Parts: sequence; structure tokens; C-alpha cells
Amino acid sequence: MNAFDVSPSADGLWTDLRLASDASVQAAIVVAQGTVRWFGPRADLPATFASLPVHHGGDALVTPGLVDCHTHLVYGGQRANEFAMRLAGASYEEVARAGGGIVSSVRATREASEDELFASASHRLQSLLAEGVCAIEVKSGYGLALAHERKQLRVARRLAEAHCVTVRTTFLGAHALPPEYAGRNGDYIDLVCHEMLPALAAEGLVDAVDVFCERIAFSLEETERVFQAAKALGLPVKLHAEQLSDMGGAALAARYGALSCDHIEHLSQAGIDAMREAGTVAVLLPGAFYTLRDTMVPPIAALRAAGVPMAVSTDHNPGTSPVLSLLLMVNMACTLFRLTVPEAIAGVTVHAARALGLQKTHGAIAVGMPANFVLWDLKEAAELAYWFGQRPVRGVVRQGRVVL
Ligand code: DI6
Ligand code: FE
Repeated sequence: MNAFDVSPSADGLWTDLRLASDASVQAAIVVAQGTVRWFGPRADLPATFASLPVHHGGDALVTPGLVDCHTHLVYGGQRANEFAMRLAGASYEEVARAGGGIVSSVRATREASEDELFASASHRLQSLLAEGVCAIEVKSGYGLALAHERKQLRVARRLAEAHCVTVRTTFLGAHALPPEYAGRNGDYIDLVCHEMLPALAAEGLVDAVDVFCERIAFSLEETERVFQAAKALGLPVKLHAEQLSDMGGAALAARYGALSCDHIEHLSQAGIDAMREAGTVAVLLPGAFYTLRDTMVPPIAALRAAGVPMAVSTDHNPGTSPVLSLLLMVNMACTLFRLTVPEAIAGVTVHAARALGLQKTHGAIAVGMPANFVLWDLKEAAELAYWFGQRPVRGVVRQGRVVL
């Protein structure tokens, strides 16, 4: 039994709602066979729909279902000890070089069984779903060996099935150098490109390919080799780019038509221009910025001026962003990065969907799209950013079902 078997259909007429984009407008949504058939001001509702069974929204504010477009949700263990080390003065790079960091989660992930990983990730996913998330990206990258990367990606597929949520899987085999390849970067990238990626793609486990391009991870040349392997398999790419330094990764990713460049605290104007040309989404991750007590704010004004779409995500991971609230990221995107409230809301809906290539099915309430929307116990949209640490959800329709 999964979430669908126990959730009622959302088919019918949803009324007594107000639009997040203009709270003075009374809205209505018609859902038929799980798909949006009509959406607009209640006053404009065609008479043919007025006799449908009614779902009363109770004067809730309505938004599209949220999309968390960058997560590392599946992993073993946790790393509170490193949090303490950083509080005592160590930097993220120092912790990583001392054998902590990503590699310590790799050890714990390799030791965990698929069922254990599924149980812990399910628990985390439930927090996100309760806040109105209807689609989520899940990366591998804590296995760093074929069997363990497969285990992570299989868990991601199982999460989609068990929770009736859209999951996009991203292969992040080039996340860190596994200890058994110390000093042999080239050999490991060979393994990623010639064995891991082709095998996992053939098993249908990979929707996109990502690389951690950074001084403490992989170089521009190594990143490009992985992108070539992805391209040969027809898979879209994305990149952990310019988080700790300006490596020129964004421009490279844009040349490969990347769906998104993520983090981008140190992004240059050349990188911004390349992303605009390629239609690449800028994914902002304020949870990692906050946890690392970073001071380099991403170039928001320049991205805005260039018209590069900005998404906002949790980057949920055990090292740098152990957060399970996308609304808190909306708040932080506004307070720390100076996004406007409408920008931050677009960042967790329409632009986040685009960062996953899901713009035809998620991130908006639109005729022909699957019904994914959230009813909020709020008077106006600014409250979505304002009430941090709260969960003002009244109801959630996910994939045409009333799941909350
Ligand atoms: N950038 C991040 O913020 C995470 N991965 C990455 O490439 C951190 C992952 C970790 O520390 O476990
Ligand atoms: Fe990340």
C-alpha cells in the first residue's frame, strides 16, 4: 500500500481559495482525473463546472506544489561532530582534508543496507512533503562505488513509489574522491565515466548528472569528462559550481546546456552571461551558506539584471545543510540573499521545476498539468517568507490526490 491507495481523489471544483499572487482574488480550480481542467478567478468559472462536487478551501491562500530541486536526501549517519568542529574554528575545507566531510558520510552510507537508507530517507522526506513539496530531486554521491551509488539511486526510486511524489534522480558519482582512489583522480573519473554512469543509466536510475567542481573536489577538466560521458548517453547535466571559489564551472556547464548551476556564491559576470545564453537556472542554497557561515553572497542583483531564473532549494545534506524545511529557505533567500517574496516563491515553484526539466508538469497551477497545489492558512503571500520555523499548511493536493 502506498500514499495513493489511502488518499482521496482531488477531482471536482475547488473554491473558496485566494491567489498567492493577488490575495484579493477569489480563485477556483477544476480538477478532472488528477489534472487541472480550469483555473482562474471564481467569478469567471464557466457554468458547466459549477455543478461538480465541491472542495471548500476555507479561504486558504493557494500556491503551486513546492519543488525542492537540489537534495542529497539519501545517506547513512549524521555529522553533528563536524558542526561542532566548525564552531570551534575549523573551516569546511579543513574538516574535509582531515578525513571528515563527504567521505565520512560515504563510510556510513556504504555500511547501511538499502532498507536502512530507505527508512531514514523516508522519514526525512515526510517533513518536506508535510510542507507542500510535490517534486524533489535526490542525488547519489555518498556511495562512490557502483554498488553503493546504485543502492542510493534505488532508494530514490522507491521513495517516489512509496510516497507518490515526483522524484528526479541525479547521479553525483563525482562528488568526492573515495579513499581507495587517493591520488588517482584520473582513474576514479574513468570509473565514473566508463563504468558507473553507463551501468546506472542502463538500469534507468539516472535522470541527470552532476559534479562537485571545486578545489576540494574535481577540476574543470575532470568535470568536462563527466559531462561528455553524460552527453554521450543523452543525459542532462547540472553542476555544483563556484561555491567556495570561482572555478569557471558555470560557463563550462552552460556550454553543455546545463539545467542548473547550484550554489554559485563566487559566480562571475562571465558565468552569468553564459548561463543566460544557455537558459541555465541559478539554484540558490541559503541553508549551506548559513551553516558554513559564509559571507560571500551570490550575485543576486546581476542575476536579476541578466534575467537568469533563480531557484531556491534546501540542499539537504548531512554536512552543510541539514535542513528539512523549504519554507525556511524561502525566508533565508529573502533575508540573507535579498530576494523579493515573489522571487523566492517562484524560486521554490516555477524556477525549481525548470531546474529539474519538470516545467511542463510541476511548479505551476495550469490547465493540462497534474494537480499539485498547496492550501495555506495565510492571509497574504509575504507570510510564506515571514513565519519561519512554522508550517502553515492547511492542505496539499499532490498528483491529483488529497494527501494532507
Ligand atoms: N556541496 C554541498 O554543499 C554538499 N555537497 C556539495 O557538493 C555538501 C555535502 C557534504 O558535506 O556531505
Ligand atoms: Fe549539494
